[in-house]
Amino acid sequence: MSNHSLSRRQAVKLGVGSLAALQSFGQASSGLAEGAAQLKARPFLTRAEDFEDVSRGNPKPHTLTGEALVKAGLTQETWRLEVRTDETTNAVVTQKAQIERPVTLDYPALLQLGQKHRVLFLKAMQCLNIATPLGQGLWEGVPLRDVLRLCGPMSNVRRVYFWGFHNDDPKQRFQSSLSYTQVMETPPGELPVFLAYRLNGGPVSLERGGPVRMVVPWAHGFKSIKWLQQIRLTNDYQTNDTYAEKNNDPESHLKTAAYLDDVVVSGRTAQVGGWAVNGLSGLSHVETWLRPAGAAVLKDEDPAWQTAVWQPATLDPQPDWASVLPAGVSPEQVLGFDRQTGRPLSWPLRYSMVGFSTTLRDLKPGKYEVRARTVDLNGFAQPEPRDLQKSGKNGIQTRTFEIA
Ligand SMILES: Nc1nc2c(c(=O)[nH]1)N[C@H]1C(S)=C(S)[C@@H](COP(=O)(O)O)O[C@H]1N2
Ligand SMILES: [Mo]
Repeated sequence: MSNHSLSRRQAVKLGVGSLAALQSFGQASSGLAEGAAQLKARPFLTRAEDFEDVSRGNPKPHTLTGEALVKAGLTQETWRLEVRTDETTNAVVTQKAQIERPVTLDYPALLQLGQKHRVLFLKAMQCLNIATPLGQGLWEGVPLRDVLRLCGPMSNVRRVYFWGFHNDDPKQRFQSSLSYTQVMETPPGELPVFLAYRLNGGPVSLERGGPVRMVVPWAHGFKSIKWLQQIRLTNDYQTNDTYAEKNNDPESHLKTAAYLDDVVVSGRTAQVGGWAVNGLSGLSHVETWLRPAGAAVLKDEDPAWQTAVWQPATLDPQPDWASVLPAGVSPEQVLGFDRQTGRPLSWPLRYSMVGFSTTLRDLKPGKYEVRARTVDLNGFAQPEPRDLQKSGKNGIQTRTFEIA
């Protein structure tokens, strides 16, 4: 695992208000002091250089160049995907998976499948173990089920295992898995797993896992395998996820949670903002709690939590999709948008993140703590149940600031 604690530089890069928030501040700024500092602009789609990277490997596959890259099959010309049956037998596999034919796909063949089956999806990428989203992108690719259909009729397949290039060293393999049902059947309103070959209108960069990366819309980052090259169909019902070995929940979904930026103070006004991830349980709204700074961080069992006064924050409005989406992509083509009207089926979008902000005015001089939390569509405030760290970092975040 690379770096799980974000540097201050990274935090600052991630920790700025969104463009949409700025626009909404523009409208609501009449109450703000003239020249008040504002939250910095942050685009809805994360710029390539602002995405955070979580990659294993020594050397990391995306640092390979030249001949090594060609040998690794990580150029568009040399990339191949192999779909096979899993040949391992163990106590639970008494009847091996069978398919009519193994399949090897190259990059042009995947793009050709895309002409018929392509899907586009706006996703917040987040690591289960990092309390800041890594970035948000428009991913384009082919549903995994359409690739598996090329294998013809299959039997005794209960799970799909997959992994990418890892320096030809099996010990470095980073792998993940899904159930057959999750891959082949998508309930209404749910989202297919897909093999992504484009990100934000361009090819998937090597650092983001290109030429081809798995994208599992509902999951934390560890299911979205980078440098994808191998798929195995198995009759083993158990997960093989590398992440499960590290005491993480291999079936975790993205958590609904608020992630705070640094507070921007100007005179007696404090602007609080950040990103809220719209996870499995949906996102109703974000709330903040302001209190005088104590000597120490509040413990979970501190009685102060019982008397907390949470005030609603503002979610960014929908951006202007024509200016957010890459050239040639219109909203009605994107999953989660109405095919006729091009309007989102929900706002915020499922499994994406949305900026939030609130302005605290007329504060007396002193030191303060501010906290932010989401309330999901069940009406449950984050984290409820308490801070499930091994299924996603969603503890309530705190920032401190001072009014002079
Ligand atoms: N092949 C491969 N895929 C991988 C990883 C990896 O180390 N190797 N890391 C995973 C983890 S833990 C996360 S959180 C995401 C991070 O995606 P990003 O680096 O594009 O932000 O990639 C996932 N896919
Ligand atoms: Mo991760």
